[in-house]
Amino acid sequence: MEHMNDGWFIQKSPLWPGQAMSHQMEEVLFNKKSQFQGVMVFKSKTYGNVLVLDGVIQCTERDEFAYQEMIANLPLCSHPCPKKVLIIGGGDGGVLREVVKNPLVESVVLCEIDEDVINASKKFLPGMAKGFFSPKLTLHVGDGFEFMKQNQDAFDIIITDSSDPVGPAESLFKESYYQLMKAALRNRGILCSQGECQWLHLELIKEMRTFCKTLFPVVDYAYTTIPTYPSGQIGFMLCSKNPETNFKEPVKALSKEETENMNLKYYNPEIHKASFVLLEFARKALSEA
Ligand code: SPD
Repeated sequence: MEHMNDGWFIQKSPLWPGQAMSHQMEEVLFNKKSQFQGVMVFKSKTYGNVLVLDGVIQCTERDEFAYQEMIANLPLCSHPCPKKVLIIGGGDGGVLREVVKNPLVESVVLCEIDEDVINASKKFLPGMAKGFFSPKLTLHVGDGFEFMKQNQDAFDIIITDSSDPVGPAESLFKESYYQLMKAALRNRGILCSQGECQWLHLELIKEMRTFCKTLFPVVDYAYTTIPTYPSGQIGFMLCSKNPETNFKEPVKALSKEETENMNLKYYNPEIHKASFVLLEFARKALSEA
């Protein structure tokens, strides 16, 4: 309850020292200490239902699409044939919902460690959880590291939809995890991972980009804007095993009609290209990495 005060949810963390963001709450719908983390869903006054893990907002019904559409479509539209997709994390189902929309995707494995997150989302975030009902899905409740060790050279795309690098997700920001993803990807495979925020975590992003460049011939960083994440932004680390990949130019540019039919509200081919144009201080720092 340390994050709640007088009807407000307050998002504080050592990952964004000296700042906090608050949302007015109407009702706590779910609150449980799972085997891995604190899982809470509250109904907010202006952002719909909100999923919180260990005191940090993961998604709100009002702005979740800004993150889920981008982390899914940046890699999918950069690969000529994204048939087999693995999602690590993503227990709310929002990224899955976006991935299964792509007609080139034939099968998706979602590997989430915390079944309580999946169940809470099915009950309180049905607009996100609808991906769980896709016939393309194989759901695996378990550890992503173990799953990838057993499934090498198997996927065209791996998306890591993780929480922040404290607690259960800390290891997902390390070189050993990227080595495992490299081995689980097919020959010309692409990965896209939650890559934190230019305003807050530039040192971490630099460090990640440096080790990624030792593993993959093509590495890039893009970002999205999203009001309920700290500082209003979050980024994505993209790596390709194919030296010919140019992340900045989608190989598959969705038409206006496809964008409409897929009910996209944030992603389009122009946003795809623009998302790689970094703020000058970040561009400079990352070009030195
Ligand atoms: N600072 C919070 C970052 C959360 C990123 N993951 C969100 C999960 C949405 N599917």
